[in-house]
Amino acid sequence: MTRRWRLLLSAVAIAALLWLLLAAAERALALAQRFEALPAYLQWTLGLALLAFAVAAAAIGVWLLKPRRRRVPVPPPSREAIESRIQQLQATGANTAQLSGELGELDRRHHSGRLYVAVYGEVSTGKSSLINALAPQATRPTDARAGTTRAVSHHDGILPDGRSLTLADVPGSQEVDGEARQTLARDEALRSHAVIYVCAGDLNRRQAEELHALAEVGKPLLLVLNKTDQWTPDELAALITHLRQQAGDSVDAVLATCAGGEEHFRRERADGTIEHVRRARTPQIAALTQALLEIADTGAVALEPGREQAVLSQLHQATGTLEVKVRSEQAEAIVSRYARRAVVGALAAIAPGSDLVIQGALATAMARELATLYQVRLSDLEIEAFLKQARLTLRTSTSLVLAIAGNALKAFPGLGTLGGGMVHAVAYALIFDSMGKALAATLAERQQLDQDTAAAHLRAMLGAAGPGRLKRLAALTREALAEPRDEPPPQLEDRRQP
Ligand SMILES: Nc1nc2c(ncn2[C@@H]2O[C@H](COP(=O)(O)OP(=O)(O)O)[C@@H](O)[C@H]2O)c(=O)[nH]1
Ligand SMILES: [Mg+2]
Repeated sequence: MTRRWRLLLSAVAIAALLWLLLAAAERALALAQRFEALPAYLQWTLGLALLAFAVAAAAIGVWLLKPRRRRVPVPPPSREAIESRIQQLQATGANTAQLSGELGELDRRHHSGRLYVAVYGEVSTGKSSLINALAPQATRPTDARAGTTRAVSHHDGILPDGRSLTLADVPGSQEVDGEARQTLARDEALRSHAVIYVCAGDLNRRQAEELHALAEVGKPLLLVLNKTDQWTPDELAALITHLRQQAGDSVDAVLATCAGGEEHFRRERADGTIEHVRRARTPQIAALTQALLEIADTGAVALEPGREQAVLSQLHQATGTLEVKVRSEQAEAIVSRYARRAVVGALAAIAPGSDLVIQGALATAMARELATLYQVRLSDLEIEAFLKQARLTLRTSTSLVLAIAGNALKAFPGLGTLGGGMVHAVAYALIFDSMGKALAATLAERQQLDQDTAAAHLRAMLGAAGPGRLKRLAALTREALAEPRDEPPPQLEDRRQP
């Protein structure tokens, strides 16, 4: 398009705009004149309506443009909150030794006022030698912790300025392997004020990964190149540069040390004979000591809040995991108890061959207990709705349920001889087991009784006929029948159903 055409088009566009503006102005004037001509009461009504409209539009505009308030971050878990959760778990008989141990260790380190540094690295990079050089006072591991960190040893030392230091020797992935080591290594990093990663050359892929994982923990992190005696000064300079590139900004410093090993050399004696000497190399760790002094200057006290938060977050997670496990065990116990009662009720009151009927009173009581366990409020209506659904589901899957019950009986042939009601008894065990598990799963997932979720779980559970489950149901039935029956069988509800 030429310049002239463009000018012409712009001129036309401007003229059109002007014409539009003029038209709008004329219209506004006409409206104003008509407004003037209106009687006063109409002027007021219209004026107020227009004002209300303008205010509403402005309010909507402000609401749309207002910057959204950021979500308030979840407060970090407090020590007290975690302790009380652990106590509650303990009251249920759960094994909380590891959690309490961690909390105890948190306090112990807090009160010790020492600087805790965890030393990582692959086997044979010289971790132990480095720790010996840093803490020659520690003759043997001063590890007081039992249990989880058996593989991590702690060594007490003193920094040149007199401050005390504890070094944790964390085994490399070739020394202790697998997930257990990963957990153990990460937990020790969480418990520390600072972290040292030792290598003896370029980082291979696994080392680089571990270094970056340690950086995520967020503690001051030193990368130490040990065994510097093995390189010429030029090689050493190149190596350090390369390590700095590999580590990027995940480490606070890259340092070089020589921690030990033996040196061999020949020496001429006074009588002119040659002597072969082997002796332990004098460690050269000044750069590392200096870096640790600087970290210590920040002070164990200044680093302590970060350390505590790291341990507490980890404890918060571990406690949560145990809570979920304990609750699901408790749910299972509740469900088994009701399934047993349903078996007893079935034998007492249901004729063999009759329809399967859900024993409503029992099912309601089970739903209530599960709701209390999961701390979910359930209304009678919600329970009723669930039972109604369950009855419908059961109607369409009666033959499936009876077939599964029959198979369970085959797994325990002795039960079959107890009479024709047996298939029904096992069927009731299956029904209550399925309803209970469906409810528990729904309450755990949704924190409410979502009917669709519960129905889906129930259908899945009614059809789940693995050999383990069949055996368990048959055993449960047998136990239920063997129990002395001192309470009267539960009342069955009316057969007439909606
Ligand atoms: N040449 C040399 N050898 C070292 C140095 N540091 C440690 N070593 C040797 O390397 C081997 C492994 O050391 P060690 O401290 O047990 O390593 P760890 O497996 O990481 O604990 C030992 O034989 C040490 O004597 C060093 O700076 N130079
Ligand atoms: Mg070692």
